[in-house]
Amino acid sequence: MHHDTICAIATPPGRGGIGIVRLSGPKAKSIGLAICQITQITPRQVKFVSFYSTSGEPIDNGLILLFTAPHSFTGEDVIEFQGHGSPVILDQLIQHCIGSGARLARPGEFSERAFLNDKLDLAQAEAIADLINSQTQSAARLALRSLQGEFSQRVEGLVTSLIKLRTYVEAAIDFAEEEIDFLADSQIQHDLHTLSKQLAALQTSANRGRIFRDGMTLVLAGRPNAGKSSLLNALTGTDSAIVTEIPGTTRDILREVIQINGIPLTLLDTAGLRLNPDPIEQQGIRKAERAITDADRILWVYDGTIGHPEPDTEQLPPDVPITWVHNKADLSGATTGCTTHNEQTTIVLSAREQHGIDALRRHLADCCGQHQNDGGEFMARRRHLTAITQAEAHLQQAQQHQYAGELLAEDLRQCQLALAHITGAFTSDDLLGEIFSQFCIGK
Ligand SMILES: Nc1nc2c(ncn2[C@@H]2O[C@H](COP(=O)(O)OP(=O)(O)OP(=O)(O)O)[C@@H](O)[C@H]2O)c(=O)[nH]1
Ligand SMILES: [Mg+2]
Repeated sequence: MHHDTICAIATPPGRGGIGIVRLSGPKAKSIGLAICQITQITPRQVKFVSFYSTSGEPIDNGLILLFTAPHSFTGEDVIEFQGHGSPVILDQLIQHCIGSGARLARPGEFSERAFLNDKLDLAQAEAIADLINSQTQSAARLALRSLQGEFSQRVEGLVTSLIKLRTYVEAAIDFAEEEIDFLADSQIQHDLHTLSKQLAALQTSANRGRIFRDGMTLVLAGRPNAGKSSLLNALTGTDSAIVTEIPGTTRDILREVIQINGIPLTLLDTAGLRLNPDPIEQQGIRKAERAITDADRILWVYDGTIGHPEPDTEQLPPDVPITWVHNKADLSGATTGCTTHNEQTTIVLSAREQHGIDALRRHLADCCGQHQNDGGEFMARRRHLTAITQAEAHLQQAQQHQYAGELLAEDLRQCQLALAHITGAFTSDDLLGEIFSQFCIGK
């Protein structure tokens, strides 16, 4: 519990019908009573009152509400004043709160207190900010699911299974004579396999959630003259990229953002990849290679009239998914549309004639998980995915150490620790500071 009392205007800056000031902490109730010049208040009941300034002048009429600890958002005593939405009135209320011993809250400090007082876990607290910041209905729906604990429950489920398995393995270590029998038990193998499948499913859902929040970065890559810049223009509906018949036209990276079903997609047009470029082009190619490494997906554009020139394998990172784009279908005569073979998707289109672009848009919506509805969706952040990837790496090691009790126990412990970072069971103060500083004041 904190010893100081914080206050903030919780409604957005500017004038409005109603303005809200919030107080949280041990002095919240006494400050609330003093500002309204009343002697008592019933928790959770709205009371119509007058608000007074520090010098005892009436400021406004409005409502006061008390939530007593621990039954409040922050877990502390919380007072809410609802007055008229004038910055002058709300400022005077804040001045009176500060004059009576409260201090101005930092951004996100109410939510931080809720987290520190175990009213919500870290993933849920982050979901509040995501809900407030969501730009589309889908994003708001997913953020709400995270706030309601859908993501945290999936993580907690995995942590519970891990604890059960750790108990079993550690018991085996304690009964050293029987350790080998214990560890050779097919139950461990079975549990490790189940856990790794559940973790992979969590990663898929979290990645989809992350895309809803942050969107995706797509890199248009390929040989010079394949039609990358033409495709960028076709997707954005502008002529922002220079298109010429001279190979090596694009040098610097060009960035454009489009929206597909409310998800922001950042498109990067890059220099064509080829051997022996001139020095300027060479710099462009280096930039292109860096962009490719950081991308969520590569659109590998090739000129369909000259077959299917594969990229040199060393040019493309193995872990970035690729969509093959057969361009210039108007010349090659291929039928436009989307085909998937051996999990490799090819889109046949004509960037210049704008044929087949809708098929590409539908495919990109699919890549964002827009057409999958497994009911298990929630909002997630990159830091959650990093934690899941770390947990996966430890679990993979655990599978290799299946018969080495001590090593196996340590791998499982590390795996649990990585997952605990998501819900904030183990979190550094720096990380908390970074997360909550991105919140609004008053939340
Ligand atoms: N017929 C036809 N020509 C196309 C198509 N797409 C691009 N082109 C032509 O191909 C040439 C190269 O197009 P760009 O879009 O500049 O190709 P790029 O891949 O960006 O090339 P670099 O920037 O040099 O790497 C231009 O003359 C375009 O008009 C298409 O779908 N059909
Ligand atoms: Mg270009």
